Amino acid sequence: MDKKEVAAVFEEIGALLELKGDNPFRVRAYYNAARMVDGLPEDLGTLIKEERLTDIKGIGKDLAAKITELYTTNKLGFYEELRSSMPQGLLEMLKIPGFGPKRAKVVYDKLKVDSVDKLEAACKAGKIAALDGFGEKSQQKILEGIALVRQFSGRHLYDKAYAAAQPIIEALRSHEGVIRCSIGGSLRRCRETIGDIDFLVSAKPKDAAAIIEDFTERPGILSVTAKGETKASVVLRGGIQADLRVVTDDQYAFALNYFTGSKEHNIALRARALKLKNLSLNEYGFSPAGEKEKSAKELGSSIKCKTEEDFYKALELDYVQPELREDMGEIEAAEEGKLPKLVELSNLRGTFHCHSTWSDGIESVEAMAQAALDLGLEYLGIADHSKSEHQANGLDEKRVRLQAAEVKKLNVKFAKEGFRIFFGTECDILADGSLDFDDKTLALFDYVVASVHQGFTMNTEKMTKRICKALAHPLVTMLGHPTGRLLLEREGYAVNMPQVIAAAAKHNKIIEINAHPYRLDMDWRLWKHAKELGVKCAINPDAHNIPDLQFLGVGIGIARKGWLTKADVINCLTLKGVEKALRR
Ligand code: DGT
Ligand code: CA
Ligand code: CA
Ligand code: ZN
Repeated sequence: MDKKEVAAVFEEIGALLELKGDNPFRVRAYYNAARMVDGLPEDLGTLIKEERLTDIKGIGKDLAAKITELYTTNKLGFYEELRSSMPQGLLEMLKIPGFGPKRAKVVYDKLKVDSVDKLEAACKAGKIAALDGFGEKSQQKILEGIALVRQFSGRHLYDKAYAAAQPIIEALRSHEGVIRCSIGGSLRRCRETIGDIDFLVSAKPKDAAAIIEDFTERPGILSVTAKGETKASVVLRGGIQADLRVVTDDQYAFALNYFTGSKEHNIALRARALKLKNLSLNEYGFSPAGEKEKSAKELGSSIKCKTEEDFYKALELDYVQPELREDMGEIEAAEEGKLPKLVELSNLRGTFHCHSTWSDGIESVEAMAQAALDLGLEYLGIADHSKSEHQANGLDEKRVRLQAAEVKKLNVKFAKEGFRIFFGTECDILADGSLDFDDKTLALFDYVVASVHQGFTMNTEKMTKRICKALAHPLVTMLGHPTGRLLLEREGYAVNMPQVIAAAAKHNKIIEINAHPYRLDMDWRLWKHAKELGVKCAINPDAHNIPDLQFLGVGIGIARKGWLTKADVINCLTLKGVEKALRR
């Protein structure tokens, strides 16, 4: 089990205890443990081995023992007993957005509702609205939430799928029968959510069986759903499904292209092969049109391609990066030699939107900055919450000044390393589009990230006006998570993004790609247009702890999906370049 999985179990324990009506302090201790473990900058195994778990804030002997048990045995007796003492359906109910343990407890105690289906029925019968503290509106919200859960079930956040895929692709790579292997599908294309993980391997036919065998017998596999001579499907811990295909090395380039998709991109390529070469195309190769589908599999491809580069060349196209394969103009651009040179992780020199213990982060400004420096970055922007964010411990004007002094002092030290902390704020955009600080306070910051955190329910017109007004403010630098969506959890608020993008272009404001895997907002589909209008992008991890800085990698994937180049992303500027860009 890794620390994310351990954290998820502790989070669930917190919820289960809350459902049981346990002591709130005990409940909070588990939630806190989950947050601390999730944000550990160190390897959990090392901490356990060196018996240093109790050094973590809020983790005593008892919690340390539980973490150790879970990490070392993959099991936790306490958790399993707790789980089996509760109706399974109650836990399912907690997946409904905005429906936490407190509300679940009420409907369970009052109405004996212990499953999503029963909850839905109770809503439809008007029984939930009649409960104390609920009402018509929350009943409606719950019904919408149930619909969302059903719609999203079976999909996973990018980072979860990525993490699950890494040990498997490493194992495949080191398998002696494997000639080449790759991840394919939506994960290779860096989609924001992943249905299942696709693995592709090339091998001699005699080795296929052993490869399939190893794949299906890996530790951490919950069940094997299909197993044949050249393919298998499994369910991984965490409920993610994974497919493996084994092909010969001659077929590899074609199969890799096919199983990377997208389906729409494949269909467009197939049409091109037919039109341009009178060839049909499938996962095994090209074959003369009109022949049976099987012929490429049996006779070999009529044009040999060792790599995907060869394959695109055969279709008279420049190589198309996997992130672009969505049939959104990439084939036309590849034909005309107009594909962009996409931004890469190594181009990033810093980032802007991170939190510290001054608001709701778990590390000090200094620790965050040191971690960024250790990653090889030249600058880090700290943008803690503004005063309206009480829940997130937002800063008032007085604390802003104290934080400014701290940053100034730290910068004396970091300057010796050629590193700088930029002093920013994630300032709330209030309901009327004004900002949470007055101009005098805003002027204290090196830059201002303006974000909507409250009042999500206004109509599109109002919300668009609200955000555009904030973008017109001369002291705003960039727009944070423009739609407020939480992937697989809640849709963004209603907002006219083309208008917001136009306003950003007009007022020369940056738009963020919030790289937190829950957000990935602004959506990749909108960037090509934004870039054409000259809007610059900031890739921001919205980090609340040190490991979160790694989200920059996910953000790069999204930027690449949005056709962005080094020139479009301001974090590719050097420290000097950013200092100049932020001067105002
Ligand atoms: P996902 O898993 O829903 O996140 O999305 P993908 O793109 O990974 O889809 P998946 O796993 O069903 O299939 C992997 C790739 O295989 C897909 O991107 C394209 C290819 N593929 C699957 N089914 C079809 C099909 O019916 N026609 C074509 N042309 N390609 C397909
Ligand atoms: Ca897939
Ligand atoms: Ca699949
Ligand atoms: Zn925010």
